[in-house]
Amino acid sequence: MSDRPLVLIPGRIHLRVRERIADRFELLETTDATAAEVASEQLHQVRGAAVSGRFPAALIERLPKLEVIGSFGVGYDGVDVRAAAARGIIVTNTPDVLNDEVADTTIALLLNTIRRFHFAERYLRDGRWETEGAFPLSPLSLKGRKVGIHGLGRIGLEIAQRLVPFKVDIAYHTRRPRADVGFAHHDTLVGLARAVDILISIVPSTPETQGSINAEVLAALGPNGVLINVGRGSTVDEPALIAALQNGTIAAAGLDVFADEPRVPQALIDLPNVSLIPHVASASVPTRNAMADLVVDNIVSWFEKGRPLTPVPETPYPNT
Ligand code: NAP
Ligand code: 8YV
Repeated sequence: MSDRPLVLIPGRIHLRVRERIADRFELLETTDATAAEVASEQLHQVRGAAVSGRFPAALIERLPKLEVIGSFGVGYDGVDVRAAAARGIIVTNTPDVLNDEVADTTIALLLNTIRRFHFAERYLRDGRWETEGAFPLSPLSLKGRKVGIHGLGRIGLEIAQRLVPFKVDIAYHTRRPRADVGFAHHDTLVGLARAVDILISIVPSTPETQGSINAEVLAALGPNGVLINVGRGSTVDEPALIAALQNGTIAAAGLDVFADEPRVPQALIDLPNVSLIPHVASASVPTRNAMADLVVDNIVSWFEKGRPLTPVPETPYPNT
């Protein structure tokens, strides 16, 4: 038997992760996070794992020798970190390497939502420019707006810095104000929504953020308001958002993330005042390659040097 550690990949993952894991370790692949098709004896040999998506407590329980889980993405809400921490298993994520891509996408989604370029392009492609004349003026503009950022972490700060040259006012809401920025901090999300007319959400999925962009926050954003969500779908009360877009409580929304991906409510798709993209904020070849490398580099570093590169705060290393 090989003395190379056995690493599990439950379900689909970026090809580069799979190739690099197979080069360096023994690889065990399962169709999904239940690993139902694999005998317990084999799962008992697993020492590492790389995952994109779900890694539930039930799977952790079936892996008594598991030491490290490399999660693809900076958000790791699919991994049961409490179950991992209780067993002393390190969980790693892929922070920073995607900041620029996600921030660039956010600016593109914001402009698209406000100026309706997706509909304008379809108008051209359908030949309507020639037959019907100029595309209708966009009712909304970025000019003179106030932008509120919900979450001013690694990515939120990159978004804020990109917005400065657009000459908009910038404010933010986090639980703790940052000492290193000059943007106005609001103690509450509803207070921020009241003060701005664009709200950009880039917070993790946690019990606290779940449904926090609700009917009250949308009403506070107001009839000229624009919501952009690039964080997690769970942050938004989706039925409340649909109602707000239908009845003019807010003006428009741009969404990269949804409550029940990849299912997107038909009511959202039918709306004329939304721009919808399928969770692609980090989805360029260079950025996804960098994320894949960081997943594998964490696992390699754990088995070669005994320490991870980017452990999540719930499973810190060293564990003091
Ligand atoms: P980060 O550096 O940890 O920043 C998170 C920010 O959210 C911090 O400013 C934090 O400030 C704030 N926050 C956390 N909980 C909050 C709460 N209950 N209320 C208000 N603010 C809260 O994370 P990041 O690297 O910027 O990534 C953020 C998230 O974006 C990820 O977790 C992921 O879910 C999402 N994401 C999505 C995509 C995509 O493809 N669409 C790509 C990358 C990331 P405080 O702790 O002071 O509250
Ligand atoms: C990825 C993301 O699309 O990093 C994150 O948190 O949401 C995205 O970059 C996702 O993690 C991979 O499926």
